[in-house]
Amino acid sequence: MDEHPVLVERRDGYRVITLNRPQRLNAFTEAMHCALRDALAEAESDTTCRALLLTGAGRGFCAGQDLGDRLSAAGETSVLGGALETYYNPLVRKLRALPFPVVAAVNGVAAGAGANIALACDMVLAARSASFVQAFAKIGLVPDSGGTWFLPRLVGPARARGLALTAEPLSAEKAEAWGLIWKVIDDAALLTEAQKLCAEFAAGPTIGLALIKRALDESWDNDLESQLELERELQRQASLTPDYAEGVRAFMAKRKPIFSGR
Ligand code: T3D
Repeated sequence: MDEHPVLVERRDGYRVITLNRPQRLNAFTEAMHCALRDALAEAESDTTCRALLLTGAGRGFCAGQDLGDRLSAAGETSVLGGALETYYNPLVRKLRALPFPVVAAVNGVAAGAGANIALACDMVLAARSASFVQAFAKIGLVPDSGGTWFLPRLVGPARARGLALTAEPLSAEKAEAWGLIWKVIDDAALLTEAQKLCAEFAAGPTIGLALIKRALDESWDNDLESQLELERELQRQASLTPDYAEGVRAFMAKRKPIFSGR
């Protein structure tokens, strides 16, 4: 039993959540799922938390499900489905729905559900030495945690199929070139850059940023007409926020805006 499978650090306006089972490349156990679920719920209920950084301890980001938990002493595996319903699917839904930006700092290999949890975050920064592996096909499983949804949308159908069917590792540099992630950063600078981005978000117009997340997410299911209507409604909501008024006032006064997050 790991003592602290997830570490939480409170910073000025944002939190850093670190997956912390480095000896297993931060593979998910039930205990780690529960700790992560609690950490995300606490961040969401903290009104001073306006961004989140998710990263991994040690040389990996996350190797997906801990396969040690999937083999009985007799060498048998059991039927899956329950774990997705109880842990992985709620985690992906929560990461997408948090009312502030979530940044993944992929410090090393991200494999299986670990890769797709990173893709569920709003922005992915990856260390130059990191890689992304849709490891599922190597063990007879199907990409989960939203992988079959994110991959074709991010890299197109041909590359999504190649990644999912071959389980070949994709380097961070190629992931950036293919549009799978936002940016590759030199290893030594990864955390500093990710923290800088989170600090910028933490000083940003939080409600407006949450509405941007929503508009982009809903666009996948909308035709242009429905999306224009959604934009009209979300813009109406954004225009009611004090931060919008502050943004316009600051622009006209040629000064930096001071956003309150409201
Ligand atoms: O079951 C359900 O609930 C359904 C949900 C499924 C979601 C999934 O994520 S299924 C996919 C599970 N993940 C994988 O199949 C990935 C397995 N790992 C690997 O393929 C490789 O470890 C990596 C490509 C990620 C990294 O390779 P490498 O060579 O850099 O490291 P390594 O030597 O393989 O791993 C280091 C240690 O971590 C090693 O332990 P040891 O030998 O030092 O004691 C290795 O066994 C352990 N480790 C890595 N991944 C896992 C793991 N242990 C348990 N589960 C893992 N997923």
